Amino acid sequence: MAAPTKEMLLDWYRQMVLIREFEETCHRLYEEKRITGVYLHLYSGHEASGVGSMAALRKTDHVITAYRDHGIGLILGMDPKAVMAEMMGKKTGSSGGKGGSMHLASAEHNFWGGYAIVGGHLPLAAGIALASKYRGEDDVTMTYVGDGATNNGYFHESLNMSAIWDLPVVWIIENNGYGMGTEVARASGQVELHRKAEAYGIKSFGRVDAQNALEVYAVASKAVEYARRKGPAVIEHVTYRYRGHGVSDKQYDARDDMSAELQEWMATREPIKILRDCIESAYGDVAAILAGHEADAARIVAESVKFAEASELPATYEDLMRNAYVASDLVHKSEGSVGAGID
Ligand SMILES: Cc1ncc(C[n+]2csc(CCOP(=O)(O)OP(=O)(O)O)c2C)c(N)n1
Ligand SMILES: [Mg+2]
Repeated sequence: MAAPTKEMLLDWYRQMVLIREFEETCHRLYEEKRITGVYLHLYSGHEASGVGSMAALRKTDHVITAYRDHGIGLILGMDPKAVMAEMMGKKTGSSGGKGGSMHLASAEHNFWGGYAIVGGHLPLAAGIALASKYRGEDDVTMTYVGDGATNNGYFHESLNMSAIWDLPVVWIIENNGYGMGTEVARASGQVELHRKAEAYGIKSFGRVDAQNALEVYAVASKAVEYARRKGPAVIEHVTYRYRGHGVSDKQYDARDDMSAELQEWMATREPIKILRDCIESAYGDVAAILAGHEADAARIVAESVKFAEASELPATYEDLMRNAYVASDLVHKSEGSVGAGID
């Protein structure tokens, strides 16, 4: 693995401050009822997990995740305007406003979602990796999975299939300590989650401090190369969510004793600060460049909000039906006029 260059580190910083600004803006917009809905799961605190690991991928590789998906989409280069419009359910959103926060996706970026059913994306990940292998392409499917989801049947079936078929998939377990409000030890008999790989004969690359993007990158690079040449790999990322499970979670109310734990993580293991310190100690005074990235993030996110708020809702019958079905002879024959004009 080549050590990350100065340019790479600065770009990681750019990505991480963009995610943080985007997520904290979403949080504020939700409080102001400018983003609505029952769910909004933020990636604040997880930034180094996604940024460091995806830096190990090539453009042709595939990515899939669960509902904590905004940061993942932004890292892949989705337009923040289209992502913000999707948050607000607008027609200009990345899924036409019909997916919302949990269902970002972009075929152009090989980003296959954004899924709300816990673990539901894991068989899909195995399927994407199987397709790559079947076609003789050496692309890897990077799959993010929560600690809670590792107790779900999908996880075990998918890991097993990836093992028997030597699929090129990296299973990244994002262990943020909780599945909703349940601590890992209350939900999982094995608390070293990466060791679940052993049950299926899969290579584990161990447990990584995922608040440190450099450590994440170093391990992900090895795991991606392994998956590309040999078969499935598992990594456990130890991280923390700053905004609770989602917007309806009052976990971090100031009166709640959880807030001490949160304060501790923010004070000692803040991923953006850790990266900043690494860059500064390696390259000296880069304050102006970093401040430039912070200002850009604020501008880009503010523009995305303006764009999203000015966009229309998908309010017509055509909007409703668009992409509801694939336009195929089958749909037209079986559904008669229902399928007509659908793209
Ligand atoms: C099959 C299924 N069961 C339960 C839920 C409700 N649910 C939504 S998120 C969640 C917790 C998942 O936690 P984890 O996998 O650790 O991901 P995190 O939210 O921490 O990123 C649960 C139980 C669901 N969406 N799908
Ligand atoms: Mg979790």
